[in-house]
Amino acid sequence: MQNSATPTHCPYCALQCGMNLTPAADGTVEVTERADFPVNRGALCGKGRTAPAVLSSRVRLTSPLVRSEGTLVPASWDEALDRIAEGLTRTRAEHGPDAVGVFGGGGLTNEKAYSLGKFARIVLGTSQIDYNGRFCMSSAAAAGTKAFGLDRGLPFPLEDIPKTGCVILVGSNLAETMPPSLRFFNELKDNGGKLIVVDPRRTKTAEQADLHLAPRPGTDLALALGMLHLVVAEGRTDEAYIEERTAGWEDARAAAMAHWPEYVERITGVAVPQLREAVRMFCEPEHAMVLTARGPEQQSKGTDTVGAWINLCLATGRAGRPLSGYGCLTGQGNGQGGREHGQKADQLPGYRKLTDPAARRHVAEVWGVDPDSLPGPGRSAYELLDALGTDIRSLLLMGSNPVVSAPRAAHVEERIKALDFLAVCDVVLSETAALADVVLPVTQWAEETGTTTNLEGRVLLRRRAITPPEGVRSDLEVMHELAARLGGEKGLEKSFPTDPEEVFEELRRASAGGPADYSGITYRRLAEENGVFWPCPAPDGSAGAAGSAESVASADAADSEDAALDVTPEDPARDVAEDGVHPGTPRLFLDRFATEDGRARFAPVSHRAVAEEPDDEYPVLLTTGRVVAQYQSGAQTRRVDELNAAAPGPFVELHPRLAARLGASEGDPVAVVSRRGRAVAPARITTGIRPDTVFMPFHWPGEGRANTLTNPALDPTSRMPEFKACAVRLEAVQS
Ligand SMILES: Nc1nc2c(c(=O)[nH]1)N[C@H]1C(S)=C(S)[C@@H](COP(=O)(O)OP(=O)(O)OC[C@H]3O[C@@H](n4cnc5c(=O)[nH]c(N)nc54)[C@H](O)[C@@H]3O)O[C@H]1N2
Ligand SMILES: Nc1nc2c(c(=O)[nH]1)N[C@H]1C(S)=C(S)[C@@H](COP(=O)(O)OP(=O)(O)OC[C@H]3O[C@@H](n4cnc5c(=O)[nH]c(N)nc54)[C@H](O)[C@@H]3O)O[C@H]1N2
Ligand code: SF4
Ligand SMILES: [Mo]
Repeated sequence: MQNSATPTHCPYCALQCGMNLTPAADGTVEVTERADFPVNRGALCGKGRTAPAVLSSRVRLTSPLVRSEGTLVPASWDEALDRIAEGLTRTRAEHGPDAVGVFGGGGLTNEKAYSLGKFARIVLGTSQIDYNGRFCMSSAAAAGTKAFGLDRGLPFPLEDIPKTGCVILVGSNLAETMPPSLRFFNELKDNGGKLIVVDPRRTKTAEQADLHLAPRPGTDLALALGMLHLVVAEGRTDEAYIEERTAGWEDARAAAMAHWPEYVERITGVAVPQLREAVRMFCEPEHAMVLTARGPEQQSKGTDTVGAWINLCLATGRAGRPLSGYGCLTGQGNGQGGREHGQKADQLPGYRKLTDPAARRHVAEVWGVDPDSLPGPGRSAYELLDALGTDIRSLLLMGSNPVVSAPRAAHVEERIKALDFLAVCDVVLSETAALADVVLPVTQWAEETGTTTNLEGRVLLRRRAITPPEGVRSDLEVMHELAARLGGEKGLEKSFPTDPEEVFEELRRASAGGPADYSGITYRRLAEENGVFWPCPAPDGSAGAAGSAESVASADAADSEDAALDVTPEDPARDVAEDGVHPGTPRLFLDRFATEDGRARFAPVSHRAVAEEPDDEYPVLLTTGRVVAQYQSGAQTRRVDELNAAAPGPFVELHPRLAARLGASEGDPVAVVSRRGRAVAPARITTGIRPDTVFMPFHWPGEGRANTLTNPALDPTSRMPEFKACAVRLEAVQS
């Protein structure tokens, strides 16, 4: 065991805060400040600070488990792996390769996500792979790709935020979901910039805002169109920019002009003067940004909604220019990298399309297989879960806990129980792992090396800091062992190295020439430079690039803009540029967008209602989200005493008027009933929420599970479910 401090990153959210880890004499691990990482400069939220608690064998899995006469019992690794190989082989023999499903996670490192996509396609031969990122930022990814030709969460580093003039933060509660990032917004205000927050609740983040707009859930599309209408009406468009750098303005303009401010007020509940004030604050400064998070994205029209916010940026000349732009605040630890390297149903590494013949040829060559042997695109996450037990008979799950986190969760739980065979790799016995036929205990974060890509598109090195406990193996070892068992005579295990750096070297080659090009990035560079922004092509094709390394923003462009932005000389990208090595691309689109003609595309979108409007039977809208002390399905954070003390269980946030109608006082149990089911949790009464809306966090299983209620209505493009709006009624419960 090493006993000095190892610089690494937090296991949880997409900020990927830097931290130092030091093993202590008593076997625990101490987190200390790592001030050299520019995103958090040493600051951590409570989750990051307490993350080592999940390393303890008190709460984690340290032995494989197999189901025997109905219960999970400890087993040897060989027995557990053999059982998985048997289960998957039987399904394949009886029902064909597409009857085997794979479900991944945006928390997995790039190496794992890459290997999982490859494993599904070349070992299992299945098209049925998707991952929880579909539930996360997929609508923003779809809209970003349509508009800019490329999806990278933020096209600029967070450090640009304090220097812009105004930020509209749409449906992000970053004071709770990414607390150290609040610093950038405080600095923005200190510099005289303005912060506008759009959220149906007066959140901790909204309390920081100069202007808080509180629309009805699911109406952000109308709000953005109303603002664009005013931009046009008040003559605030940037005609030269529209002419030079965009396409499709006429249709988008016409659609916006149909959304009169008074009409928008009726839909959103945001008063016209507030709308005007927002437009003024956004348009007056020279630079401005719009950042979206899950509020506007997790809607059955999330892609169009994000498109409408991008339209606002394009019409005012605020994209692809220094200190201006649209960005999505990606959520999971590797939410960005996890969507680039092939665990998504329609995708190959390097953010390539599975339907693109050239991409198939390139990746098949790296993998040493026939391009025609690669399956086509499969189902999206919810559709995959919905097909369990029918078309999909066996599932391999790595890095997600859908029993708690999937929409219409009681149904998803039923589908999971209907499987012939379920194998789960996890660090803890999650609610989903508890239903498995085989559970494999895997190494985590501090015990293994790997890369993640944070919300800025900054590729980072997470380093192994401690020795894992006896009995656990890494996800990469699991894939290696399963490939050996499932590959028969083919020796496929050789295609699944267990050394993360070896996997990364292959990922570099597979991504070379693709939109998310990592070919110029090495572990050595990541260690020395504190992260590298993609695209970062290998200049001489030394990573084995097939085809052209088509860069969306040249190193030169990034460099000259850095100079314009007065980036400090210690910016690592600048040092390496002198060696002819690509410096990486902190800022995208500065001279052209990544579309074929280099122009950004307006989205000709119009407002439409939420999939389930309130009615007499279900008169209230439910929206869902997060609290600061719990992470996601809570599988990890519900095992940390300090976090449980801070956030012990679910609640229903509601307005006093609604509470009075129900006869409920603070803390009384309240039943929330939707067409999918019923959940019960204590009332938390606050004037900080709209009276027509209730809010529940989704971190808990059981009676208070918010996802029992949510509506799996999918966005037609991104296939994102409508987590942020469904119709419910409230009932008093005798306590
Ligand atoms: N503490 C904590 N931090 C996390 C996570 C966690 O689970 N816990 N998860 C990580 C992940 S994966 C993600 S994706 C991010 C998510 O980060 P955020 O997007 O900040 O989190 P949410 O709470 O889901 O949603 C943000 C806000 O959207 C608002 N909202 C609800 N409906 C609407 C709507 O219709 N329109 C608008 N404009 N707003 C609406 C909610 O009131 C909420 O305050 O957080 C990351 N960080
Ligand atoms: N109602 C509602 N539902 C939501 C949302 C919402 O806002 N509202 N948000 C959605 C969003 S944005 C997201 S991202 C999802 C997230 O929800 P989930 O996909 O359930 O995410 P986690 O709870 O992070 O689950 C990750 C699991 O993987 C395990 N794990 C961690 N690291 C590793 C590893 O390295 N290897 C393996 N094999 N396992 C590991 C963890 O212990 C945990 O059990 O929830 C979605 N669900
Ligand atoms: S903000 Fe995110 S990355 Fe930073 S310490 Fe908290 S959970 Fe970890
Ligand atoms: Mo997420």
